[in-house]
Amino acid sequence: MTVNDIKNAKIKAWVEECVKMCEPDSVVVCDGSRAEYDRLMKKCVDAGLATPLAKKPNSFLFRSLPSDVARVENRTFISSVKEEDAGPTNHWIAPKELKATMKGLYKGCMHGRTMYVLPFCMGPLGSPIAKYGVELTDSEYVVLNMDIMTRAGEQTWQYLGDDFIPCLHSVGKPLNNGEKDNGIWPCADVDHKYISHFPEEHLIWSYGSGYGGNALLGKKCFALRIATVLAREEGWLAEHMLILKLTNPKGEVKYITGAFPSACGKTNLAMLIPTIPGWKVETVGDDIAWMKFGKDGRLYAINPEAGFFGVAPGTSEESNKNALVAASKNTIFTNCALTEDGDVWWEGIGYPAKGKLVDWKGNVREALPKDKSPKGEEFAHPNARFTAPAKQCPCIASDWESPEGVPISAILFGGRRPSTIPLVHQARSWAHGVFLGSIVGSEITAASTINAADVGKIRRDPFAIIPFCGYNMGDYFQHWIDVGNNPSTNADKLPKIFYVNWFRKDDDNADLPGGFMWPGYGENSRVLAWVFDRCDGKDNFIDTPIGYMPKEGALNTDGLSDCYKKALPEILKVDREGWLKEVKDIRENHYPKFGKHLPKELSACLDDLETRLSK
Ligand code: GTP
Ligand code: SPV
Ligand code: MN
Repeated sequence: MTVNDIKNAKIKAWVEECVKMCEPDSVVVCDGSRAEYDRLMKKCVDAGLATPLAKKPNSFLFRSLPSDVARVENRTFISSVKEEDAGPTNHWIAPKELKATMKGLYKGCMHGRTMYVLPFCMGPLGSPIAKYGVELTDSEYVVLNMDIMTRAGEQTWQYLGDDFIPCLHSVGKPLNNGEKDNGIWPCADVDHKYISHFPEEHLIWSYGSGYGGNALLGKKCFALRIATVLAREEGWLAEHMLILKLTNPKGEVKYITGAFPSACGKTNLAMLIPTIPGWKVETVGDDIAWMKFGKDGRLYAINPEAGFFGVAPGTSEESNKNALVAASKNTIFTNCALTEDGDVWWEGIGYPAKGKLVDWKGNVREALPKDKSPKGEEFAHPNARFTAPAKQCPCIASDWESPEGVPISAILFGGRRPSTIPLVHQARSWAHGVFLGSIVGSEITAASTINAADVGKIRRDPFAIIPFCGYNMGDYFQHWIDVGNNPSTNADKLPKIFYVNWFRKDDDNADLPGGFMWPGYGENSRVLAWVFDRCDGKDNFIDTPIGYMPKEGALNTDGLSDCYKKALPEILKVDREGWLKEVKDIRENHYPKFGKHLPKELSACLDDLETRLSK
């Protein structure tokens, strides 16, 4: 099929306009077939950009440039007409100015390259919650990843209407005068990268990066930044959340979503293997949830994606076996190390590498005797990723593609907080839950910055969506309050809300691996079980100044290692002093940012928390 065969006149006109601006050598309308995938991958291998992996069927390794290893938040723009609508937490440039700048960059930017026209669907095809887009890109890597991450190609045309989301992408590296990539990842300088969203037009323009969320535009740009705007307009929720299916020993099922910032454990929680007998976790999604009210007044969630773009480092047989199996074939690896026998390796894979490794920068180095590397000298970049089809995950839920979604009983918020925040506490009400979401803080990780010096600093990341909200975060808080007041629902039907923290630290205790006071991973099932029972209204809690917490003996600790049993009282108590500091910081530094956009319900919760802590 060619551009001329595109039946939708609006899509065709937009493609033609972009072709005129970007001046690619050729244009290919993608069909999403296996043959096309193989052809594009071969092109990458021939150009020296991809390495086939002898040890994993139909799997390939890509290495990016050090300037293009993660999302670039300071180059990400919400270009609403009014600056106030982008709000205090987004970068804003007026649409006129940004478009003029970007048109200058787009002019002729695809010289020497092919423009791919990739129609795609976010969500199960035909689902009433699904949405459709078309990505134009000059990157084969992007097409290949989008093939795994979305339902793409031929199959989507019948659903594509005039309300499609146009997503324009270029790596920003024209090949003039017969120039070639010669094995070097194409992208533009940091100052020329623009990840831009025009919320009023529901339009995405991305330039200069080929990596992850900057370039696979169905993911963060569409399914979160533009979708948050659509969700507010249409009365639903687009969230940076995993979705899991939890079955208890009696065979009863509940679905739980969880919002943790980038590289804070969503993929791991979504695929965990419970350590407590009789419980089962299955995966519906690992990064994004779209939730809408069903006729029964409950919130139903779909996973808009079809694959996992997962953090590789730290993924081992022990921590996340299911992810390893999902990524054992038909997988794209990015910025992992390459072993002599043609496999990938990364820090935290669970065993030391042997012989020589090619590190993520392409340097050949002798492997270390340990499965660990000094900071800054990692063989795999800390934000190295695998792109794997979701259907290959051994614990994928049978209903993960249910068109109407799965009914949500609980929502978890969390982040990396070495102190203060306990292992788990529950909100007293929906508004209190919105308050908990609004105060989430976390250490910065390598997924959210290309500046290694920032990693580990704590920042507020309400709802884990600070980098992904397409409008004013104060209005976003209000939207959450409004969802709770939606006339089609009531308090009984709304999910219960919890705040969890797997990342409390005690660096002085040599018994604790990595200094973590909680073992995390499969052991998090102990907390999930408590949450499950809370949803059934079980008398397993105590009321504390910060909310409901497990009462003595309510958290299953059978078989938990002694060092964690010893640490448990500390991570299950209310640290009054720490919380009062938290209140002060929210009052003085966090909430004032939102000015008149901050819902009064949240200030009321803050006052209430302070009163309860001071009693
Ligand atoms: P994004 O894909 O960036 O949105 O990340 P994510 O939230 O899905 O994070 P992921 O599950 O990939 O985990 C990121 C890192 O955190 C990995 O290195 C994990 O090994 C580590 N991690 C995940 N869960 C836990 C946990 O319960 N405890 C500890 N200590 N580390 C964890
Ligand atoms: C994240 O950073 O939250 C990710 C990876 O899930 S990326 O797609 O690059 O945004
Ligand atoms: Mn994410």
